[in-house]
Amino acid sequence: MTDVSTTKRSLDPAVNAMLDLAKEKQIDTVWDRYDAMLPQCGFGDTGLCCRHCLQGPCRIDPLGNGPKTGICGATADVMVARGLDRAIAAGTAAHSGHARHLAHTLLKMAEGKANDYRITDEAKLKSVAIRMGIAVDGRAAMDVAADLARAALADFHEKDTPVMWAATVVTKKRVALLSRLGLVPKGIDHEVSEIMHRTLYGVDADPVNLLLAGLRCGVADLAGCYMGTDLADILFGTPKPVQSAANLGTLKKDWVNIALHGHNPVLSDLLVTTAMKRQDLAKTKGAQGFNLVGICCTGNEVMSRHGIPACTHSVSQETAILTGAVDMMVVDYQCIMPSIATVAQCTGTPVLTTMDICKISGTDHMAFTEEQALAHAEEILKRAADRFEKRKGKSVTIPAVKTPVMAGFSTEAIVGALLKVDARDPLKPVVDNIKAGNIRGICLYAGCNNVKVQQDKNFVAMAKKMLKENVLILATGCGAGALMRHGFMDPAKVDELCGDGLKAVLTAIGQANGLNGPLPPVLHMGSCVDNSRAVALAVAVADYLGVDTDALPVVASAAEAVSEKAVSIGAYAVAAGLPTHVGVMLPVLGGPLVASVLTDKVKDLTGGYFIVDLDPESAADKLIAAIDQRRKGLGL
Ligand code: NFS
Ligand code: SF4
Repeated sequence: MTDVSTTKRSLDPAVNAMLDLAKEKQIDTVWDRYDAMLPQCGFGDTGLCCRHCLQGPCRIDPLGNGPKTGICGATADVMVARGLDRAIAAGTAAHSGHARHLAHTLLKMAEGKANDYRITDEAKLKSVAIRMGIAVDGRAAMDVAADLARAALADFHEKDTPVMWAATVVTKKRVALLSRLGLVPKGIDHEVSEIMHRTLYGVDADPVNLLLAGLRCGVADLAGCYMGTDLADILFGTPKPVQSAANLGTLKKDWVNIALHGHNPVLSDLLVTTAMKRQDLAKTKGAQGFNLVGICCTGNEVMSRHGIPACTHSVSQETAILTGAVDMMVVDYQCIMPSIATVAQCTGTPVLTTMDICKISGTDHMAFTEEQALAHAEEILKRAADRFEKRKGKSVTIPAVKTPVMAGFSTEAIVGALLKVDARDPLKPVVDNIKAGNIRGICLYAGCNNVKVQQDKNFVAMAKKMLKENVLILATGCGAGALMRHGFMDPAKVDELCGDGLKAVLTAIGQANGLNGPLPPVLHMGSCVDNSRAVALAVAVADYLGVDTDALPVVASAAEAVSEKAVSIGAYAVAAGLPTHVGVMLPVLGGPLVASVLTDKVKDLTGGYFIVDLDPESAADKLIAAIDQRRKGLGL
């Protein structure tokens, strides 16, 4: 007999309950569409399919007697390297597009054209400006903000100086290394565009040259992510520890439920602050008030800054709509499955797209502008309240599943908490505990949920194992979403989940901060662009120890990756020198040289490398082994 637990689609009981309902109502979800897609094409799976020119598609047969090159002569390694590069470029374009959007918002605000925005964190504005070499003394904050926004926009183009958001955010040793290797990006857009050029029909046919360009674009992706975090913090505040909750049980029957889905806080943050002030709009329609909940990284942004609960993440986004309780799903861009339109038609849920680059047929669109931001936010709230009036009294299906979450661990918040332990030398407690072995190492969990993996299975299994081994865990994106739904961000779970050394550290920091208990087992650092926060923390620890980031017992894992953004993040983690696990197959296995460079030979260049392992238990073992190896290198 098959074990039921392995046949369930998700480890999350709330998701499984909604899938039962979907089946009953004959509504297709991502899992049904996945089943219909099987078996998936082996050529594509291994990266051996090319459509980069009109002579294609070309497929290379890795095993049998079929073609060994494309029609143009491209080899298997060239084909997979080109494909990987394009994925990195797409991810970079997305993260930096998000950052550029914020740069424009900041500039419009500084020029008095977007008056619904303000500088929420002036200290961060100053510190980022100083890092960028912009004068701050005696200057009005708005002038500094304008200069900073212009510096950000300048980083997109090829110019005399390298990309500042890359060159100023890693260790000096890393800058020197990346320069020697030719991996310092000249401009963020420049790198994306160059990848499109070199992967064109009949251009770069040297797999190693292609991979180096991919790594450089990965460094440009770090710049985009870092910029996204910096500018969002300046505009909306740098996260501090905050109480929140996760899962579908955060939806409330008698409230106007608005689900905020996508990535950029530029609209969602304003919706949150406006909803707090305009509860009257909901109450006049007979609701208790507005209940805003997040999905995916928009959810992480508003959770980190305002404690807004996250109703679900990534692959289970359709389940939010299936509850019938969402009065409006407001989306911006990225990771929004077009299928939400279809599911929403079945349940009668309004979906509102808001960004001109992300319209979805079958949904309503409101062209959001920063100039009219508040007016747009109020209009959205009104429309959602109107829809609640129609839903009121009808039955909804909200699974009673909800976990407590402590979120908001920006680098600044972590350092702030450590200052309470050692006011003069905040990093000392962390470094001392790493040396003593109470913290064996640090692992960053990032990335998505993938339909090919039982939802959350890899994250949960790996985090459980590594916490017991006293690995301090940071999490972002939908990896954070997965872990929060299973209690990993609940301080009450420290006893159950953590090894003794880690437990002692989390408790000491919690006590010093007056929490009456420990920090949560896993620290929520924010959205996917906020992987930059983990980089900032690693760089601070490396600088403190006088080493480079590839010497640290720090590893990363995208255990259930989906998006090309996860691929570009993986590229910069490797460029920064980290052992980087991916828990799903990367479409490069068809190129033996490329696979061996990525998983091994690149070590000799950057110190980082990919570990591709679909089994969470052995993947965790490999990451722990990598941590121990680095400890040894440090003489620990
Ligand atoms: Ni990251 Fe965040 Fe989630 Fe994956 Fe998508 S929301 S930017 S890409 S699915 S983690
Ligand atoms: Fe085929 Fe080469 Fe064209 Fe790719 S670029 S489709 S391998 S001919």
